[in-house]
Amino acid sequence: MSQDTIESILQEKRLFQPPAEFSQKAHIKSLEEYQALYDKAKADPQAFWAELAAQELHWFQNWDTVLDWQPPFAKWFVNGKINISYNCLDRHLTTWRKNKAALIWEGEPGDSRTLTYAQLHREVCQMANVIKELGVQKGDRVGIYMPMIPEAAIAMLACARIGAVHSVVFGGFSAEALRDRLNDGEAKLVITADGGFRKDAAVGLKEQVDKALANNVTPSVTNVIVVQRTKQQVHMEPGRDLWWHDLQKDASADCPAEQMDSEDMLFVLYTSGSTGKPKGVVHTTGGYNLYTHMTTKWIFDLQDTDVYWCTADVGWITGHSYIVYGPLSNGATTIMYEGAPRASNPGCFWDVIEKYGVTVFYTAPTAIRTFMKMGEHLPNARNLSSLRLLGTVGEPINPEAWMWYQRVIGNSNCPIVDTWWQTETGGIMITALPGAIPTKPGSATLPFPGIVVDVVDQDGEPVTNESGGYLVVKHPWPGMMRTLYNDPDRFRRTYWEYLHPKDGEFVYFAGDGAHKDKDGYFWVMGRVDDVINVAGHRLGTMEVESALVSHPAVAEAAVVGKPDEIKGEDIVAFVTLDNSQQPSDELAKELKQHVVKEIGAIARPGEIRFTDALPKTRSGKIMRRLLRSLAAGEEVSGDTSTLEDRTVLDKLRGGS
Ligand code: 6R9
Repeated sequence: MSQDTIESILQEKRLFQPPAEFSQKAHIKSLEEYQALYDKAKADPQAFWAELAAQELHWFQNWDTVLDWQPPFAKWFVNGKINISYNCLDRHLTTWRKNKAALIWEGEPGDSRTLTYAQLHREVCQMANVIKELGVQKGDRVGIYMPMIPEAAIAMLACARIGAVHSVVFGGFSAEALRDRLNDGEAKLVITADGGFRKDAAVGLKEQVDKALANNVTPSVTNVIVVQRTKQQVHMEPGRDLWWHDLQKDASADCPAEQMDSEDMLFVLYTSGSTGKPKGVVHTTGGYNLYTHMTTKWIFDLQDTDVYWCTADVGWITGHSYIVYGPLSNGATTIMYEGAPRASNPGCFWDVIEKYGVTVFYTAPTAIRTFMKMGEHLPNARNLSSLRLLGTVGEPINPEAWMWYQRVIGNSNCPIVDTWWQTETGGIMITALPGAIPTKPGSATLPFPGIVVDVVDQDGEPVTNESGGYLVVKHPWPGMMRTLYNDPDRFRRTYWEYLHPKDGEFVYFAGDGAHKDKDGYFWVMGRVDDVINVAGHRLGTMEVESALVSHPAVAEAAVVGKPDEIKGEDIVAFVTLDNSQQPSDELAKELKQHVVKEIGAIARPGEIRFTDALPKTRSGKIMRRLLRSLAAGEEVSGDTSTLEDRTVLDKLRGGS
């Protein structure tokens, strides 16, 4: 985040009360009601969650213990039997919701589909039978690499139904990134599509899968199911690749949901860390179901008349929790949109809101900044009066963007929920409850009931000044990640041993800095580790550096984030070349392309700076802090005494 934004956030004094009319009808109607819930949860967290679990979800068998906490490993609702696909589908079929729209899908070219709960249930059951017949068993991993089409959600729910563990890989990732994730999870099956429509082009996915599986480098994968979406030409490997529609034709729609243990793994989702390979974040069934259910219900204030739209991709945690599981568990109508604002239709989001009468809209600050730049005339030309609640997620929102969102999109009468959370937390942790908590532009406000968060220093001591400290979570919660796939040691090291509280208490820290104001409101300031947040997507500097170094011309690379008006941060790569190489614009272009090939277009560096050497400490650590200042065009300040060779810095300043 840029210095300007931090300054403006620190000076932000505006306070917005929830509209009275909104509060009257809301699930949580007042600050007092929120406070009472919060206090109740704090006094006896286990009783609080157990009461909600019993009230809000269907269990085949009750748990014996609410929480088994052996830090940092938690088990929730121990020995409870549950199925999240049952909670998202079957239980609505015995109510009037049977014929309610569960999923409304809008394709980029303008095609669309609505699936009622009964229809979605039928398709999920068919696919569950299909993957079972292909030999996928309870506990097996299934890779899902899809465009934003209903089959992506159907595939996830089908896995959950039979107890297979899904691992969704964002469709924008490259073949290499897909291959690494399939191998780490030893996926047995991959579900994909021929391609998807993105910015008026058919983007091939199956061809990436073919590359990822070529030369038998992913030995665990025995089959690939392919949805026909774009009808582009694809290769079908005999004996391995099968068409979704062929399989579906003959599949029975009778598939009772498997009774899963509350702690059985539901999915693995890979996310970036500051070092090394991506981390396979593990979520389990019962706690995740409850946590996404409750956060969706109270934060988006879902009522049966709502049409809810979250613009995320299902390849990210936001898509998992707030397009698929949370809304469907609540029996809501959830929209899925394949497209993105593009030259031929920059106002497409507003078209979707008008067409379906969207009432609750959840998007990212980077999208809001893009809309601001495109101009008010686009939303103003559509009827957005159905909207009653707005949300944001992914990165800190600048107060200017918040105000614009409220005025232009919300017509100054929609509350905004700025929701802070992470892949690892499973669901939203800090947020306003829209009928209850007054908002301040740029602040995610207060913790969700049952969540204990604080801002502390390295020793775990609370920090109250404006410069802030580390944002930590102090007690286990049902939606928390359980471990890293096949790597419990890394889980412990990364999240629970980063800080060193004197009393030996276990606190969870996943990389964000924040400060807490006198009203107890949290202001998230951005990452404190080497993770870059580009357009709301987390990328480890290490991943991008490894991609660069894998190019034969590169000797060494250091990657930092640079403030960017639209994307939040952009990637700047400092690169030293192999002796035989000369810097050139062509080479810079080639290196950018190389990163795209290795990771995907989201990781493309905005700028490559060639240099003779990188600034390092005497112990050989690259001083990224200096590079960050240089990339931002700022004066390099702070301590440079640990630099091994000062001339390196002078040369970099001179712009070699
Ligand atoms: C849900 C999601 C997590 C990181 C997180 C933080 C940033 C997300 C935010 C926010 C400030 C918010 N972040 N929401 N920062 N205010 N409302 O985005 O998950 O992809 O794992 O990213 O995103 O830095 O640590 P994930």
